[in-house]
Amino acid sequence: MSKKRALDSFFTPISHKKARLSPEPPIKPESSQIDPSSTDFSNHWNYPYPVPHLPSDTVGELNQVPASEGRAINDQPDLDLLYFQPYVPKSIERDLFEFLRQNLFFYRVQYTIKRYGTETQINTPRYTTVFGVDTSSTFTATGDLVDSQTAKSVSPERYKGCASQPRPIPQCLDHLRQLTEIFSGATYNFCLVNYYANGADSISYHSDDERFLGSNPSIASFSLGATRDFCMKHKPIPPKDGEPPPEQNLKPPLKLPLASGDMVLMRGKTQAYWLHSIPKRKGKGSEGGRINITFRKGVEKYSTQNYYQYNVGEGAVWKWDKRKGEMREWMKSRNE
Ligand SMILES: O=C(O)CCC(=O)C(=O)O
Repeated sequence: MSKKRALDSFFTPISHKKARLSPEPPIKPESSQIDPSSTDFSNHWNYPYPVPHLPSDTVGELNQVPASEGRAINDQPDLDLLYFQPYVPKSIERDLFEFLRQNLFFYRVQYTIKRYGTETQINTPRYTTVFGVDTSSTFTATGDLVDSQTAKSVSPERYKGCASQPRPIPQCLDHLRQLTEIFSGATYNFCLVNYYANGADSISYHSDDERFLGSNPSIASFSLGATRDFCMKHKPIPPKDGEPPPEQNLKPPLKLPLASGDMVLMRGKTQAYWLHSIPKRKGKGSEGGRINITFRKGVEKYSTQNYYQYNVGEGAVWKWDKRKGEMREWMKSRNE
């Protein structure tokens, strides 16, 4: 059986009733309040509001991934990428972008760090959100957390101090996660989503090299919406004890013009040795919004603490306002 046929039969499209938001999102963390068998939307006590399931025709099209062959980029030291242009079929990338922008909830996170001994406020220059939990815990079908080893309820102590308690990946993202797992051979338990409203939003050079992701993590990174440059450069090579400073890799940064539907699979030593960024963009092509979705695997509880701190934070919930064509602070009372 071909890969596409296999995927098709694995994912039978969900019968689609018209998705709608329930009048009141659940507020009490009691699993009995939640209907996990709903075919309309994903819900959890820790979602501000329910998230509609993907329309069944979008699911059907999505099952055709990858839409093109991946191109290996591994001709530089320690770099191991697989670049799909595109991964998501062209027939649905715009609808998928609009659907996720309309239905997910986002945050504009602020936090403080000590810089040169002074408390400095950092305003994250993009909208963020996160779903999932590290390998020490597992969600039950009703969205409760149990210990992955003992299957006993997880004590709230485990994620004490998190800006938000963990919440499961909604169906509209989990479907893509499952497809990506089958394709890449890796497993993922977190989904991070960034929304760059325009060219002023960005992410600075960093690597996802935290210990809580394990060694040589596989990270699948999807782009939807406006094209933005993905820049990569090798980390400076540190001197070895007693040896002269090593020659640095002075090649210009690698620049991948990520278009809607593209996917970059970063793997091997990439995170250990390379930095990546989405720089700000001015002028032509700077107006449109862009969604980035990454799937990754957290192997320690610190991944949960870190991701919910820096991608949810303590501030307001933001939701796309279709009429105004911009993100707007979401208010439970408005329920739109
Ligand atoms: O938006 C992107 O393509 C990159 C996102 C990223 O680097 C991250 O979330 O760590």
